[in-house]
Amino acid sequence: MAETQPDANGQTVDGASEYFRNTQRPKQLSKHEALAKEFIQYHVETNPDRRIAIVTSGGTTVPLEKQTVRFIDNFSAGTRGATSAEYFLQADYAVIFLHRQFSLLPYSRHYSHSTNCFLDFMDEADDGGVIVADEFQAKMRRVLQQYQHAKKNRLLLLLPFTTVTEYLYALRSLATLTKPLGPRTLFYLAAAVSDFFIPADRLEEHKIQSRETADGKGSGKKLIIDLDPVPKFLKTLVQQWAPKGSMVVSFKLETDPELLVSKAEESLSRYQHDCVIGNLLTTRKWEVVFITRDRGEKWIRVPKARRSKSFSGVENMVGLADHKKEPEQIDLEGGTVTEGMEIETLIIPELKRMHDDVIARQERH
Ligand code: 9Z3
Repeated sequence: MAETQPDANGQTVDGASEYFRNTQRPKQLSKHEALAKEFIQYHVETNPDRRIAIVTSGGTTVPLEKQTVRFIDNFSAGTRGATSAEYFLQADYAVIFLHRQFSLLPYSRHYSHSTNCFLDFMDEADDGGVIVADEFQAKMRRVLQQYQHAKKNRLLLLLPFTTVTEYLYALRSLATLTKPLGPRTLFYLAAAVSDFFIPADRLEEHKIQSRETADGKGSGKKLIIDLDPVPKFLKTLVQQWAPKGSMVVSFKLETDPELLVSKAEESLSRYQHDCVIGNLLTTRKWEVVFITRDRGEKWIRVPKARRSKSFSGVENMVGLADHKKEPEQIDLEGGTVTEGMEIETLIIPELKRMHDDVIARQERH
């Protein structure tokens, strides 16, 4: 949807405000707000220099019924968000992890879901107990130490959402609650947020029937879904919700290499935030492009030899969206606990440097 649209009197109405006016406040929001408030307050009081990254992760659902049986979803497993959260923690940020319920979580992601089933890492011990198999000991110990450090120091807050409405309400609340941190807040918007939804006044109460019912609803053959555009909340986040001087990083996902850079540039100039990270569906674990006002277009790539083979991407598409053909090959060693190098190990330090500049600029003012 356009950010603003004319109402019946021809007046412009902010799309996001309109959305919240017409959409019921999620039940769990107050509980999540209380947890976030306590988390933020703890960090403000215990360490005045602490930075907090609000990392969003996973896909949002769009329910087709109020008593939801069916919904529209998307592909995101939350790998980018969960992995990035770990590297933010490593970079000394506290992290509020706003994630799709049951998507990947920092640390446990190494041992969850079907691709990394925790049972595959275990063995029966001779004494009748259960142990971690020898070959996985070193890595699991490292992951466990990092996890326990985050837990002990209250550095990670996990907040789940399911629907696009729950996501938008939570993001608005978090942005408002981080006000006391000012520029030390960093928004890292990696969640794959639906662009379309069904407004509450057009949503069926009960399960949509697959064959003709007494009231004539349910055609028997086709289900035609009429979706409205979700308001462009990024503009409202930047202009109204987020603390003054905070840093906002959004992601732009495309499938067509011809469009990626121009779409990411368009997003930055439209919303005037700090950085858009562009990625292609098929190469997203091996390359991303940073679009910023001062530094223009900057590609970050995992060196060929260190690209994870477990990702079913399309390797010969690497470089196709880069029209300047000036590949930035950063060859770093170490820093990863999974097979191959995780690109987030390059993304997060780069953002931290940018955040240093943002904070320094604010302090000079
Ligand atoms: C991304 O582009 C993320 O990097 C991915 C991560 C969703 C591709 P996975 O969960 O995937 O690791 O499998 N996120 C943002 C996508 C998005 O919805 N962006 C909006 C847009 O493109 C702007 S906020 O319009």
